[in-house]
Amino acid sequence: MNDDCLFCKIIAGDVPCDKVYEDETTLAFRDVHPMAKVHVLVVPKEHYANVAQVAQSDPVLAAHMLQVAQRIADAEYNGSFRLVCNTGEDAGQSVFHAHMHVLTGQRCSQEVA
Ligand code: D5M
Repeated sequence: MNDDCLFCKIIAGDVPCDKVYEDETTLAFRDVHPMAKVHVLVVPKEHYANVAQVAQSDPVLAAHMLQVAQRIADAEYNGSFRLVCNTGEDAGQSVFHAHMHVLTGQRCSQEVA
């Protein structure tokens, strides 16, 4: 838990979210600024600055996040989805707790996150 981290506060239940999935190691909730019909963020409960750090420190967790993304796309649409992982400020990352943007629903491939 990082006291200054928004997503750590969401995971702790101190900030509300529109939760779509939770298990022992991950939480998934709807993005407040949706860029597609379905726009869900998959985050690890443990604090990492970005997904590359998850992959380096805990590759099983990184793979699990991808499995959760698939599960969300299956539940919310037809199983197809676009995955965006902004990694670093210059790439557009604004929240420095690892997260995957799962975008799905009609025409999601033409939109950006
Ligand atoms: O994406 C960070 C994303 O986090 C961005 O699309 C907005 C979203 N966001 C910010 N605050 C919240 C809350 N409170 N709930 C849900 N979603 C939120 P990045 O890749 O870092 O630019």
